[in-house]
Amino acid sequence: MGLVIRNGEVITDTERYHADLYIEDEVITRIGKDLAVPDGTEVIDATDKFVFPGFIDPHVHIYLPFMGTFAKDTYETASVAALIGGTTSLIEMCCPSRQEDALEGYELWKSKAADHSACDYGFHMAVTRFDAQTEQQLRQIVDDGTTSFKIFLSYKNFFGVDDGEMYQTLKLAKELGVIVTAHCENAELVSRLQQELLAQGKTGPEWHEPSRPETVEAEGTTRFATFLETTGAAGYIVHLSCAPALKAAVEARARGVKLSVESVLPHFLLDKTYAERKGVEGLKHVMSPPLRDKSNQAVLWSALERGDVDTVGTDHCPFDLDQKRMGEGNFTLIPNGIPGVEDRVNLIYTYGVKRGGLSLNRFVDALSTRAAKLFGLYPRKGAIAVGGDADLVIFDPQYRGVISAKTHHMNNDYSGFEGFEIEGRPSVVTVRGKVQVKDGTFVGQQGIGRFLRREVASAASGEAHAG
Ligand code: DUC
Ligand code: ZN
Ligand code: ZN
Ligand code: ZN
Repeated sequence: MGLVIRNGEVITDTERYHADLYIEDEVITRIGKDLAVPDGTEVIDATDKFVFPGFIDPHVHIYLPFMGTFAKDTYETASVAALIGGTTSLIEMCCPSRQEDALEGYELWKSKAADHSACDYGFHMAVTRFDAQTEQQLRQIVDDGTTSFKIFLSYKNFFGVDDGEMYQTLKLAKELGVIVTAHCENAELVSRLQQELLAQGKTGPEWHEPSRPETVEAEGTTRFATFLETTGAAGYIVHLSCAPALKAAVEARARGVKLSVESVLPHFLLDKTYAERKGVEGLKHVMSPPLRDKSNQAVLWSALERGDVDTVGTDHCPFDLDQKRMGEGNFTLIPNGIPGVEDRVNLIYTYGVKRGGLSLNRFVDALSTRAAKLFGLYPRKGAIAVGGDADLVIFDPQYRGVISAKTHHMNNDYSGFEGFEIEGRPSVVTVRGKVQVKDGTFVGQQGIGRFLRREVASAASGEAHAG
């Protein structure tokens, strides 16, 4: 039996209009005014609400062995939190360490999600070592529909690749037409600065940022761009956090390097003074790249408005307070990460659209459409179009609330955004036409999420950045 969503205001990356949407067999089959529908059709009234395409979080960690522990979410918890927050597709970083076999890692990550996710999901395949066997395995993984790689220029000896391996990864990516996402920080500088700070007795979380200063990120960004330019591969910088790195990316793009930029939720709203707070408060706010000087926030917001920052992800990475305390007395041992998969849409809407200068169309573009295009999901995802998946967010702009760990659904005992007001939230969320969230509550089915076999996207197969 079909589903009709009546009288909402449809907002896509380029359009804004009032219409009904009719959904059958997981896809949108009709869009129009006052649609006639069969008796018995389920009706959702979206009067005075926005109807957005399901949001895509292109950067999350769910299963993650890292810094001697494991991130806390499972697909059951993370996907429900994502859906309540309006995110209907997740792209997780599949991150076996350098010591592990890539294909075994890939199968392991897939098994953590299969039949456990309430929303759709896919992976960026981390390349943490490059040799002949890994290369063969990467070809298989791309054939399986995982059409993007991830490299880390930091986290030496664990996830990190050296310049030779980066070069080989980019050559393979160019050949296969896949896009390479990259964590850009200079590993050598980070480890030298960490050791020096510790030797000076500077051990608290407030020293995390000085151990990975903006220059270190700008160097990684510049180097990645140079390697893209040399190989002709397409790249995507993850979690770009500061003005000097942005400048390096924008300059590279201006000379024709195929490069896209993501910034993540914490860097828009939190600054390094959060990590300077006393006790466990400081530990909560340690992630990499670190929270920066507040002056960077205005830079990121305006870059997002212009499209110099293409997408907003979360880098969702939930460690709990006990885990964060592993780094009490030595900031290099604090598990890096801030959870946020539930909060991205509401916070960017509130502080970007409602209280800032971000247009509704660009909001949809940055949180859904552009990721769909870059990662081979468009127009199945990221659009509201006949024939596309009925992943829809019916968003109530009248809702008022406050973010708190007491009410969130992530498997985590703190929120990095505790006390932040939100103006608006999803009231109904569908995944391929199934109502998973109603009145802001998960009412749907666990395990219906599907693995996203993705196309090779146009960005990777030649087309330069367009916006
Ligand atoms: N940064 C984080 O904060 N967490 C996970 C990995 C990363 O690069
Ligand atoms: Zn209206
Ligand atoms: Zn990273
Ligand atoms: Zn990450």
